[in-house]
Amino acid sequence: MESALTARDRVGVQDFVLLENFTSEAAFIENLRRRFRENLIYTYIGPVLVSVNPYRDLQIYSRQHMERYRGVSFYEVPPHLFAVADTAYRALRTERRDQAVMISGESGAGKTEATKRLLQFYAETCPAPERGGAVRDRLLQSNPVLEAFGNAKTLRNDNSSRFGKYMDVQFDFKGAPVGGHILSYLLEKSRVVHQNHGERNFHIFYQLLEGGEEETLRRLGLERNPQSYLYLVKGQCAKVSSVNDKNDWKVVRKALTVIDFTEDEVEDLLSIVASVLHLGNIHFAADEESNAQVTTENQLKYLTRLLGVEGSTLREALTHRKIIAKGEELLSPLNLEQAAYARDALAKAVYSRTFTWLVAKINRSLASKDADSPSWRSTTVLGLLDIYGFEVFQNNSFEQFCINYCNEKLQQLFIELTLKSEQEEYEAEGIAWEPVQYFNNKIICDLVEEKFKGIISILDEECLRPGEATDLTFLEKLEDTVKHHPHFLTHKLADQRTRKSLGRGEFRLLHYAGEVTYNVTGFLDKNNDLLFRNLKEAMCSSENPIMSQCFDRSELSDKKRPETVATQFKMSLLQLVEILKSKEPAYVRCIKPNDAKQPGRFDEVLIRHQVKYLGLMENLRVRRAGFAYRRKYEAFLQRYKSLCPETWPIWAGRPQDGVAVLVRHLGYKPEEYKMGRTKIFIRFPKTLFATEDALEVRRQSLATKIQATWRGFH
Ligand code: AD9
Ligand code: MG
Repeated sequence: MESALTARDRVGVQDFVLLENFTSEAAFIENLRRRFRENLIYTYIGPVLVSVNPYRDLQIYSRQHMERYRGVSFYEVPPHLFAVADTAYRALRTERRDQAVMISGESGAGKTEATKRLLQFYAETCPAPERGGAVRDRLLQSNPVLEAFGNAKTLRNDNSSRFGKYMDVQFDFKGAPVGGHILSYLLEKSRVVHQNHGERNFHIFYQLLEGGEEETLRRLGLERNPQSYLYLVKGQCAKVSSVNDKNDWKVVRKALTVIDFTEDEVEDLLSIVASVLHLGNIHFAADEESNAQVTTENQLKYLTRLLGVEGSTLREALTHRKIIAKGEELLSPLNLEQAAYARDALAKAVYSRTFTWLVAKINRSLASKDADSPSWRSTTVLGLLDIYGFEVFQNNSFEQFCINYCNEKLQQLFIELTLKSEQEEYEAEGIAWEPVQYFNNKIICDLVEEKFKGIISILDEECLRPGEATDLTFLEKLEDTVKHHPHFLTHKLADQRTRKSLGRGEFRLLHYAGEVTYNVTGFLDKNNDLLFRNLKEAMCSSENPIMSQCFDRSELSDKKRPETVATQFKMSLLQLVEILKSKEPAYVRCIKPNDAKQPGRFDEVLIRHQVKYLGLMENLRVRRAGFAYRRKYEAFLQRYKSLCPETWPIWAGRPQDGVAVLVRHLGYKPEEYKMGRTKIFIRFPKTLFATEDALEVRRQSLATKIQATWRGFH
């Protein structure tokens, strides 16, 4: 049998706090590497779970695995996502406190997979509610639908979330899941009309074309071949080897039924998906006066039918702009470029509003049917946060700016909360807190979101000067306002050394996760997100029931300027932070092992980078501030009591006194540990290892004795 010591050498420690050299990044990475080699993808930093994407099915999420982690103490079993799941669930049950599991990491690190496993854990292990048992299926089935409409293949991830998701699962007083609610954040709608090379549009388009029944496609006027659709060919990558669109279609189709879609609603929904494809194939030609005319009558015909909008209305809306001057309506014809712009804006609006509608529809299906019963009032919720990860591409635009800002905010929350909870624990245990140095990224959050001086404010200001402002004037204003900020750089502000790598239309932010250079092209437009009035009017007249819910007439009479995209996003993030702060947090920090999406490859440079920006070393330093290990007296005594004749087999007194007797017997020196109110704190890992090794020796000698006795019988 392997000794505890050699096992540690081989598979590393399961909690980074037990690393002898805890300030060494090399030791940290080495520990991750050893564990990864052994397919041990999970490791703790105290209560925080670090997870490395294995890119292979490790068979570690079965029902047996779930059972193994139920009701057992966090540290008594190997680290696992289910341990986090179960700990949060038990805290929710026993302390009746709302929980939030925050899952972070860069694109492709495994956040969405983790979220799905967590949901599965709750759906399978929690008791069934007395009424409305279907909610468990709905919780699970909402996922494939949202992924079909909100995920896409990117260069980073074949199933990349292109929207942020926060999902509450509601539990009744017996701990049964009775409802759920989803908040979604900023869908990357530019993808509907454009994809970078090697990327795809949202999965649903390919699923429908591959898997849709002949009859359905005929009704929708669609051909099977994705190459026929301009909105699907930009990335030149219709097929993805890791994605089975045909199967996924079946899953989605079934899931729609589970989440309460009627056949009519499915039809209406697919009509919209198809109409986006038809819109993409609308062509224009210029007449003698350079005004755009629709030349693709067939597409227009299908659009008319599928969206339930008059053909002439649609034609006019795609080629004209309505201006209201001095109370009079004027129609101004569009040129080719403007018409293409209007068409794309319509496609994006139709798709993204449908996505919003879809989330609302799912929420109705997840809403607890018992909202008025007394048990409803005593529900507790467990939130799961799965948001698009930090991303850097060759060309980064407004979308990356928003996504990375969001990650910045969540990192800030993480720093604030972990530090706070450590300090609070020391205080509660009556042990002096030793301050730790750490990098606080608040400075970058402020740079983005501060009133008047922040990037979003300046962008909004430029958006208020239509006709005068351009993306470049925005950049200039930015340069003037934040020129001395240590985390901000442009070509003009850079010195000789860095200037080369910065283009004239770019600005660079030094994020907590690294440098990202953003190209300002399209910032104003994407932030304004305007849809011409007559396009809105056309859609308000739609007879497709989903569309008519998405485009409301009240919007037409609303004189107030709608909030810009960035400001809306900022406000929704502030709200999210408040939600998360009101709950007890748990953290899963996901790491991506290589860029090739392959199993078994541990790319050290890439991993070191993530360890750095996820702040894991700092997290560890904070956790180790003074003490490597802490455990409740009861748990500590239970585990080690056999090592001391006075505490074995039973200690009748207070656990704390038992531990005091035990550690004296083990020869702990006073400087090696401290006794808190409810826990023992041990300063160095080696003290704990010596105790662990003693336990192992005792177990082995006991096993030898039993074997000898056993042999004596024969
Ligand atoms: V993004 O920010 O949405 O682009 P995620 O969500 O962090 O990203 P995702 O969970 O989608 O990444 O994981 C990417 C791929 O890695 C999955 O499609 C799986 O093929 C693979 N993966 C992730 N986690 C696991 C795992 N625990 N076991 C096996 C995994 N494979
Ligand atoms: Mg994801």
